[in-house]
Amino acid sequence: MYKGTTFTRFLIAEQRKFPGATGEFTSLLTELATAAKIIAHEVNRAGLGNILGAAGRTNVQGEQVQKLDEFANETIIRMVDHTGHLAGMVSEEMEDIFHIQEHHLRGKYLLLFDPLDGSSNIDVSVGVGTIFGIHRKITPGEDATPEDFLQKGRAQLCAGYLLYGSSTMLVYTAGQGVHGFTLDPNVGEFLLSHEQMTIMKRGKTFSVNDGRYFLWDHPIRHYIDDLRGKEGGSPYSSRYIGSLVADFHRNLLKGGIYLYPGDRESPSGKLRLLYEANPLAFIVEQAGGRASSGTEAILDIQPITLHQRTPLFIGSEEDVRMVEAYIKEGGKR
Ligand code: P6P
Repeated sequence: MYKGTTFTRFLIAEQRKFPGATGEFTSLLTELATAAKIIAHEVNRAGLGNILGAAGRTNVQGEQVQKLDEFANETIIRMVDHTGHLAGMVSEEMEDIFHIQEHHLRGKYLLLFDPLDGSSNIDVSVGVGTIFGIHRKITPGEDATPEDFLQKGRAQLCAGYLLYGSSTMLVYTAGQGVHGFTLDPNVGEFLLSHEQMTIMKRGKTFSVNDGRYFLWDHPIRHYIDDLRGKEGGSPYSSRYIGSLVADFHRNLLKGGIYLYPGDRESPSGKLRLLYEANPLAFIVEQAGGRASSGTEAILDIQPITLHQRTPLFIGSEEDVRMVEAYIKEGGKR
């Protein structure tokens, strides 16, 4: 497809590759894109409205909810809950499954999302993002059950993210490669800007909060020490924005690895499996990269609870396999 193709036209062309397609999927993603435009508008003017700062409550993870977190969560729900394509939703901002109301038609898809990841960065105008994954309902009956959501990441039909940065980008995969669209604010459309995105097999950048260095296990410390050139060799560059989607997106385009390891304080790390690690893992594998918990591929992890966390090592394949080797050898290197 040519640069400048609209997201909807691209979806329709992709849909034609699946003879049995009903158009439901295209319609759902189109509504999600509309939600993203609304969120982008608010994020980009956050300092002007009364929408900065904390909402005065904590989320299921005990984190301060920002007003924009709630706005993004409600916007996504409002845009897709009536479409008739969904049986239910899971969001970082909601403890339980969001069941589609009785008076709405229910569908065969499930939406899992982090409405605004990195939202604490908004007050300082740093890029933030929305992350989403879509599964097919697997249990009988119309209503969504926990079993429907606790599928392995490898079963996802689709995954994507929005990056509200210097430009607003939508990046997604439906298993046929990774494609990026840039929002043209004058037209109000996401236009194709990065078709068939692939990640370098090895990068020269690592993204990690090394303020936690002395909380890490020795293998992680040794790995980061070696990336810094402790044993000689040219060091990697350290780039850490503190916003997963922004760090991931840069590494997708330029190569590199993002790490959020488990540590003495948080053995399972910080990031959530269902709606942060799994969608980005689907994307990075489709782009030729790798995503691991340190001991297994993220997409092969059998989820147990909706909001469970996982250590996350994601990006260029050789870099991720390198840190897995350090972990496997127990830091003897
Ligand atoms: P830390 C933001 O809260 C987030 O979930 C990711 O977007 C980001 O990469 C990470 O946490 C930052 O965490 O502990 O480095 O502040």
